Amino acid sequence: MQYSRSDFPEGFLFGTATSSYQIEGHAFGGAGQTHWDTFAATPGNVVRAENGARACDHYHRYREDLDLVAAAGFDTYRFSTSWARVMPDGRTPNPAGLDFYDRLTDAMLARGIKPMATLYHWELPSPLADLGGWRNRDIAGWFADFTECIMGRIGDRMFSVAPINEPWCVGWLSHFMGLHAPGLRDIRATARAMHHVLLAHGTAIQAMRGLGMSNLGAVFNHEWAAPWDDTEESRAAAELYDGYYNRFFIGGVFNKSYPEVVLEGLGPHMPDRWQDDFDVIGTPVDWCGLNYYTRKLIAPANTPWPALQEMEGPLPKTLMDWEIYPDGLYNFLTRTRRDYTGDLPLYVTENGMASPDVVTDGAVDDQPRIDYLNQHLEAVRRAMAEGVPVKGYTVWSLMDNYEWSLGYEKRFGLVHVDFDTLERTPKASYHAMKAALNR
Ligand code: IFM
Repeated sequence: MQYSRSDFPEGFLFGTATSSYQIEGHAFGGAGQTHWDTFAATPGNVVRAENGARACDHYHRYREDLDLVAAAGFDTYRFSTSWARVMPDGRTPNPAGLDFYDRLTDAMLARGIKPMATLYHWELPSPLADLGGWRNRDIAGWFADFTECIMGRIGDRMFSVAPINEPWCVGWLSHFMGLHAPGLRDIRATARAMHHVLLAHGTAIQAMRGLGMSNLGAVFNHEWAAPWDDTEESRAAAELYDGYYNRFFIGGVFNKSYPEVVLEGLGPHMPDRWQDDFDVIGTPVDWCGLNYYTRKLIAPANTPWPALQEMEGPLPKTLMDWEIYPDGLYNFLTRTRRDYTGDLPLYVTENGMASPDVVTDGAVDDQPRIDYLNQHLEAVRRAMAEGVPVKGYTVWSLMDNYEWSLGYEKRFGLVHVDFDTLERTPKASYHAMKAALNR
């Protein structure tokens, strides 16, 4: 690595991340059925109809996985708690699920790793999906109950907690584009899900404050939106994309408002009296997390609202076909402080790339991932040099895992996983990070 720990201030936290459904193995430990199980079982939704039933079998192998986190010298491990493992029907606690996260927490602490929890990383219990899932306003209360249940058990040992991972994915990707569970393509469902996911964020923060917890945050995914060409139409299209992808969610939480350009389309479909919810949505948090991977070039399109299209960009791409654009991370860090968070601590809560990694003679040469991490750490350093209070950087992901509708072939890990034998093989990027963190 070009950078090492000593290039960052004392106390800067390096971490790596995973999520429950993507690694645990949902067939184990009495977890309930989720909307991802049924989405994946429906032909055409997921590559080879793969699901998270076994995944990386982290449920049984978490000790060796945490050994890898610790051996690399990471300070934090960002993991998520599965609602359906903790409450298989969405409402009733499952002692085995609570015990698992209790063991996992203690195993992190025993290794000197700070637990950074996410409450919800997308596996909604099917019985709640049957009731309308994120379209149903009651989900804000159900989610607060789940929050109290899991954090009542492990909240005393968390370094930090954020309620929802990537609200754009929960709202737009899953209800407008139909690419994630529940696979809807419906503007009314989208407007409601986008609002209710923020409302649930707020009720969860309040529930955790009620438990006396601190260091609570919000995590948003960001894609830099640039106009495809130098026309007013492309500029307007990019501004709208930026509005519903980025500004809607972070603006709701930190500025208690939604962008006007987005309301032009979603406004008629919003739930009644949505404006009254901002005091809950904007419940103060202690930090803001940014997940960042890429940018999009946006052009107008001759379709109903939002009447825009993503264009093919010229930059080198990852296996996801995502352009590598580190400036976008710098842009978001500086803009987030300027427009939303001021002096609040910022964390890069996800950053990384997928590549077609193979094990050869027991090793994995993934130099492009090392380059990607270097370029993005450079962007973090540039923002910090301008006074942006970035307090940590988290690599997605610790290990190859279930990349949702793209199945198991998009490998994001620092550690290679053979999905037949489940053998873990640290890649060159893992060894490079280890050297950088121990320097
Ligand atoms: O794998 C996902 C993760 O679940 C959420 N953030 C983006 C990652 C890569 O697509």
